[in-house]
Amino acid sequence: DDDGDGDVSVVTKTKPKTAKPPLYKVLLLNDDYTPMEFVVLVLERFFGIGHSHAVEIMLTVHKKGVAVVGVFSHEIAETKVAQVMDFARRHQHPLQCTMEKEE
Ligand code: TYC
Repeated sequence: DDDGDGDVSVVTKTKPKTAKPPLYKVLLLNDDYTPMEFVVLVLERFFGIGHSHAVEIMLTVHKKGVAVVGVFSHEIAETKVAQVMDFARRHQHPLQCTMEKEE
């Protein structure tokens, strides 16, 4: 306070912080049957990834077995997984998409 004695204190408050909600990685898994172009279409359609990057991610999954395709809130990640699994099922491809909590 400025109480007239010459020194002026400044009050700083720290806001009590609420914990941030956890994030979830959405993973695409390799298999031997899903066509490469179908995986690229999935990445473009459901994750908004541009064609060239989608091809790169697809090839990473093809070579390494799995790749993270995005990081989302629990609700958005669940929706992405459901959309991909439903789209793959409707086209009779065995493509698998899962989610896991980020560290
Ligand atoms: N391995 C598949 C093939 O050779 C291609 C593929 C890539 C499948 C990525 C799934 O998540 C995947 N046709």
